[in-house]
Amino acid sequence: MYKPNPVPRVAAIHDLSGFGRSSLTTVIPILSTMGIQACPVPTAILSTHTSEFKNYHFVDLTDELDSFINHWKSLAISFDAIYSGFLGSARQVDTVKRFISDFKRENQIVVVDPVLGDDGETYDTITMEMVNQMESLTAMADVITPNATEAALLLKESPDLPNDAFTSELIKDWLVRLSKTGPEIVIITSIPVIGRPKLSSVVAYEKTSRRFWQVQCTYIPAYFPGTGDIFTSVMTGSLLRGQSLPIALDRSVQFVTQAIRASFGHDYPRREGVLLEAVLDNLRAPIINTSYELF
Ligand code: PXL
Repeated sequence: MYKPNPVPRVAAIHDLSGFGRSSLTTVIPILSTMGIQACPVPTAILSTHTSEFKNYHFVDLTDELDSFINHWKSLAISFDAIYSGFLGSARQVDTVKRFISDFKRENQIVVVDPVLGDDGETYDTITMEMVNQMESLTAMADVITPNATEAALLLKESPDLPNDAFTSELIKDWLVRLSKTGPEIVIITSIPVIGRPKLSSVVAYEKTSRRFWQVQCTYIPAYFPGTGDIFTSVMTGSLLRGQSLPIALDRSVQFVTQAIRASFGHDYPRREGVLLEAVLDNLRAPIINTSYELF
């Protein structure tokens, strides 16, 4: 008989970057604060993340993951969600696909954040082979959360389109095309809003109901690495807690905005990421204002 976990449990397949607040150092505290157990599957260990740090030490764990996963299989661990992010190598995509097949069960959400790049460029360690491989992983997901650059890379579109290219027709076309590859829910973050340089938007498409959603937020002119990981972690936590897609979008956008606002006024290197610890408790507050719209 299927026995639910007393606390929802997530297999979190991401790298562990020791300094800089990205991937597992954001995923674990966010899920824990939301009352969810995060079980890390570390894809790589790095001294820092790869954005604006040089000479970082990178330990690729591709060869270790099979033994790691086999042990979990022998324990018959059951996960309410499988959530993957930054991967250390193209071959690792196959490992994650196997993980999803091995641990698949009813009443489970598979979230794939196709971490590939931002601002029109791929991250330091991302190769074109990884971009192509990532496409086949997104096909196994229920929910994917690319930013605008990653959505373009997955669709073989130009990743550095000018802001005025992002018409609602183009955005809807990208959402629907991405959903045709498999996922029920496609979310694209960091979309420019034409004619409103102070705004940015997050859009989503639900395949079964064919509904498009949008949440707009103030664009703050500072790039903090790790905000994508924070967004998708709150999204995963909210969906696991049974919230509707538009409320989960609102919650995630609001939390990232709070984290950026709490950080922006302080003078410190942006590459250290947002001051997550200063705002983490906000995740326990009820959501009061919503601003989502049908799109
Ligand atoms: O935040 C995405 C991310 C995750 N992991 C590593 C990264 C980045 C972005 O730069 O370098 C190692």
